[in-house]
Amino acid sequence: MAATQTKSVLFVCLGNICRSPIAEAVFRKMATDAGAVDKWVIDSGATSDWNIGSSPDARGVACLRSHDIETSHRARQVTKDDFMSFEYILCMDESNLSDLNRKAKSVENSQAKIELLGSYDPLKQRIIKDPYYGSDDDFEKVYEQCVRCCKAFLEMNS
Ligand code: WE7
Repeated sequence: MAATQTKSVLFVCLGNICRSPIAEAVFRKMATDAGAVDKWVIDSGATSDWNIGSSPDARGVACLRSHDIETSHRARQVTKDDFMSFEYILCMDESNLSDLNRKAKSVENSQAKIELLGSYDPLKQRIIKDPYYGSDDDFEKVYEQCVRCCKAFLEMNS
């Protein structure tokens, strides 16, 4: 078997129950379909400790299921180790970005590239908005943004 270089991406939002589990599941499905999933460590996490251990939001699970995508993720908080072990930490909005950049400063050897997932959007919608107080349509919009961005991100890393 040919040696493969492992790549890694951690998707992050506020609570790790709405946006980042969708991004994680979408990216895993795309990498699987592309035959590249074995090259990747893929995970998601929260900036806050509010929902640790929780399942993804039922509206997000329903949205994913309508697109034939499964998730068994449980919410976890981003740790200091994540900044050393992940090559990419991709987040959803400016608030996530400032929380992550602040946390990265407290890590001796932060290696991760901390970016907005939306920076990969060919349609240039930089922010993936929190659908927590939103509707099913808002979850669908998050899904579509994740599809566009994950596709571009995967292609860039292929
Ligand atoms: C959210 C949320 C989201 C908001 N997932 N929560 Cl009550 C609360 C307080 C601190 C952290 C978290 Cl995670 C939560 C529960 C879980 N996507 N979005 N809260 C939210 C949205 C808009 C204005 C204020 C909040 C707290």
